[in-house]
Amino acid sequence: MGKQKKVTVSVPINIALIKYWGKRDEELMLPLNDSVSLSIDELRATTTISLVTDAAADSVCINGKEVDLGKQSRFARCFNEVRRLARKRKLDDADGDKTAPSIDGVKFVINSETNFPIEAGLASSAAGFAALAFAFGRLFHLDDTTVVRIARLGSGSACRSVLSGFVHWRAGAAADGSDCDCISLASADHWPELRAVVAVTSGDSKAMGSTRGMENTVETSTLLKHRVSNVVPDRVVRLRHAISSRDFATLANITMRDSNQLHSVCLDTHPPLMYLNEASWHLIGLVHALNDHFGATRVAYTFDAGPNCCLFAEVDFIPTLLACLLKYCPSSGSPTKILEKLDKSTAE
Ligand code: 2P0
Repeated sequence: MGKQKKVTVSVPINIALIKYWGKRDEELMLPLNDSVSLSIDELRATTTISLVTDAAADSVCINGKEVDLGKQSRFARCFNEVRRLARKRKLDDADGDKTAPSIDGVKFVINSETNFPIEAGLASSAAGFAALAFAFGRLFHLDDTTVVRIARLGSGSACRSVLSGFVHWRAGAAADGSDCDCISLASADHWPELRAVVAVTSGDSKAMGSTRGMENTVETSTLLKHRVSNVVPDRVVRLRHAISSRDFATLANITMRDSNQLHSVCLDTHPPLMYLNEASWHLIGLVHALNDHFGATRVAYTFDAGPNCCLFAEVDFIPTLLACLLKYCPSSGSPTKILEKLDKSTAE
């Protein structure tokens, strides 16, 4: 066995309340619009990177399955950047980072495990690449800005998982990406009553991955242009205010509308991208029926590029929400039927 140095880190997924969908630069992985997310601590990727001197090539294993690195250029993008930075550091060694490991002859052996289904629209690549970047950061003593950039090179939304709590990923406008960054808006304990419930409606892989899907949207959707210029900037301002003032109803309504607009631009893509399934629509109907029933916005849904649902509610509403999910899901009833069935005994 050759000389080894290794590090293990665990990083949560993040769920976007205002969605990223579309790039302004595919090489540098720069988004077209700002997005805002919340990290979900219980859903995590745990990643170990070993630096080994006796391996023939880099390797990545996710949930026990070997990744074909020839088909996944995003890993090479991260690896190349880490190697470039490590070599540069050795060259610039006047101030001497003697603790950083040498990169010559070293291969990366990576093992990652997630505690949730991957490729099903639960931001698995976000947690995975954030964990990868974080582990490289620990091994090579990289600063936070560099770790955020390496995570982004792997998967755009991953850069939001490098920070915890509520995170604002700012698209910036500079061609070199120098003003594209992530900032923390609030830590998770800023809003201790806020809870997320993930409803898995399918563990299947999605038919069209996010990267390809958003490329098609950028090429063909006119609604996306309207969203980027006229909708997202105002939503970000209002959402930031709702977060700082812990205004659940405003956060919930912006989140649901933004999820719906994401899926609208997906349908406006040619050919259309359909990520939601019947169970997703059933959940959407249930949430609106619940909010109508209570005469206040007590729960919100959001969907990424897949049919699985992330629900948000404050802690006092969680027992009611769980009781309703158990009673009405899965169900063959239409959302209208849910409304009729939503009797007082369940909903109180
Ligand atoms: C988001 N999604 O903001 C949005 C909402 C999915 C729907 O970011 O091409 O896997 O690697 O940058 O990050 C999923 O896109 O795509 C995503 P790439 P990524 O969370």
